[in-house]
Amino acid sequence: MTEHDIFVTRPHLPSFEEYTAQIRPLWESQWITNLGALHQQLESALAQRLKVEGLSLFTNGHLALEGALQALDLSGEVITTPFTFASTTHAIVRQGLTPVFCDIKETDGTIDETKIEALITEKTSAILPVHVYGNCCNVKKIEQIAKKYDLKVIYDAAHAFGVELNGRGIGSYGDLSMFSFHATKVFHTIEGGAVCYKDPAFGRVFHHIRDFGIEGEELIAAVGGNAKMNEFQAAMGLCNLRHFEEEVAQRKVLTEEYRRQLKGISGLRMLRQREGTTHNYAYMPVLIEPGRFGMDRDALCAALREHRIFTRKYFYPLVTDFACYREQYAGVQLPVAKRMAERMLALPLYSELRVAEVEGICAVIRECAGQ
Ligand code: T4K
Repeated sequence: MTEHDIFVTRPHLPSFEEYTAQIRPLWESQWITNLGALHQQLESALAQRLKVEGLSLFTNGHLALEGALQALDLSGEVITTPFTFASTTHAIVRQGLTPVFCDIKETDGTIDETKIEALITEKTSAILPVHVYGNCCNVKKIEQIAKKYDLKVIYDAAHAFGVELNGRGIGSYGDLSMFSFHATKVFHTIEGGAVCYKDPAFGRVFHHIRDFGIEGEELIAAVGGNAKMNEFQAAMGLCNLRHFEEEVAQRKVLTEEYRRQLKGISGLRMLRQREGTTHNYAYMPVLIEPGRFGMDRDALCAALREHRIFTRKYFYPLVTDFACYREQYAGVQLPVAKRMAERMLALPLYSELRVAEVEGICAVIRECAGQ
């Protein structure tokens, strides 16, 4: 690693002084975890910022997602997307449920809602779509299907912090939505996550799930685990929340620069945003069409690495091709997801990236395109 290395992302860090001022009270209270004052402050600030009625913090997004599945007391099969990070599928499997994979849409990478109904069986209990790269799923159609078949809907909104659809926070759709606040996310708490809900009764359920079912020193009301966010994480979240709009604004400038510089390159395509949505500029994914572009995605990734530009193949391999799943899902046909997984490349995007660096990255891409 050199100072000239460009990574796919870098975490936003508040100034050292801002963070230390935020954590200073912890030295007085000596209360550093177990749902302390900063935890409470962040929980209500985030519910407001994300425009959701209820929100429970977790120590990471993955445990929040597992908690969401557990809270709904599901059984049997869950229809989901294969075009995602390992966490989505692992959460389903680790909760004793069976993932059933639905193909995705070429336009935005989200689950293809027109293919969901054909996958529903008497064992189906839920749908778990992903707002991949912050692109909103067709929440309206998914809600109609869920109603018709009496299914629960849990959104993996790991990438969608701050995204709104028709003026509503994206976390307000479905029965439950999970956000990730991992260091690589547009808003982060170092590690962290949350589940959002409309029904206030879930507050107690998630409290049990993340804190051993403890209600009082002598009252253990449920079989919960430990998935609590600590005060140092919450402090990072409170600082980063102050800078979130700035972070998004800077990423917007960079994204627009990418779009300008990459426009017109044959064989390079960008995904579309659903109408009526706001964008959080979480990722800068591009699709490379071999045959039309000068080389395939893997060769482009390697060529960029030669220039110490470290892109990522989010999301390759497809979940169904993971060593731990490929035998079970060998016969499953997911042509669009497979094609996308082989072609997508996430380019560097973070607020400290400079416009000149974007120009440099695009110059290498244009050279590789051979146009
Ligand atoms: N659902 C979805 C759809 C998700 O994408 C994720 C997480 C989850 C659920 C689960 O949420 P969490 O439990 O993670 O909260 C990263 C993240 O670790 C992961 O959070 C994220 N998705 C996934 C898409 O990306 P990797 O394996 O790519 O991370 P890593 O360590 O290779 O980091 C990528 C780049 O970021 C590095 O090359 C440099 C930079 N980086 C990273 C870290 C950790 C830094 O500059 N500083 C850092 O501290 O998974």
